[in-house]
Amino acid sequence: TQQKEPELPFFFGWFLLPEEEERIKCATMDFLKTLDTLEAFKEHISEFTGEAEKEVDLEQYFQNALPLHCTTKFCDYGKAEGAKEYAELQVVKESLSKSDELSVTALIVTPRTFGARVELTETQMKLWPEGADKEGVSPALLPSIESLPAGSRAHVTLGCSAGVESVQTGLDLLEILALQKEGKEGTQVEMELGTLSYLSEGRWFLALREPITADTTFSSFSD
Ligand code: 2AM
Repeated sequence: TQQKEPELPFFFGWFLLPEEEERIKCATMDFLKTLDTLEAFKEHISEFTGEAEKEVDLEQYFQNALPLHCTTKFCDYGKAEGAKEYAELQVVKESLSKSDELSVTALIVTPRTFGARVELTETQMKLWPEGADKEGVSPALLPSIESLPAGSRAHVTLGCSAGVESVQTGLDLLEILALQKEGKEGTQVEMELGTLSYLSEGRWFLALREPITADTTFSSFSD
């Protein structure tokens, strides 16, 4: 008789505690509310709306269904490459249901996604799968991604525009980091939370003056 394999989850990640989720949602929504009133943002509004002059309410523009989290490994119930190997790692098994603090150092806004950049500690990097930064990255973007430090893709998806999948947030973040590295930053605006930069094609990056920390639990998630 065959032994039944334990089932693999949809994905693994750090999940914000409910009260932390509320706090982060409020702080980031406040940022969105301010962003869409800025003259610098309005100048590039057509990159969001397809038309100049049209207004956009960013709070309505982005939607999110899943609990706030930072994905470490997307397993797709075992269909994703390396899912089983990841689930069997000693460090993964030992970390399950343990608390951990994440540090958010920047926010990104693009016509597709709204996200928080997470800077992983050395210990947290042990849960970050090798090669995760490059997964599903378009060949055109690969060369510029390869020079970024491992873990650069780590983030919390705060919202996606209609019809966009959350996997896009990490790709948008990588693209922004690559453009920054090439020195392609445009307009900069000082805001209460930090320095906002524009990176062409509706891409905005807010480098936080003070990191926002959030308490999380490392866990698996299945729908
Ligand atoms: P996210 O981490 O950017 O939010 C379920 O879809 C979760 O797994 C989401 O959190 C999603 O994106 C993440 N996810 C989906 N597909 C993925 C992929 N191919 N690679 C990495 N993460 C993925």
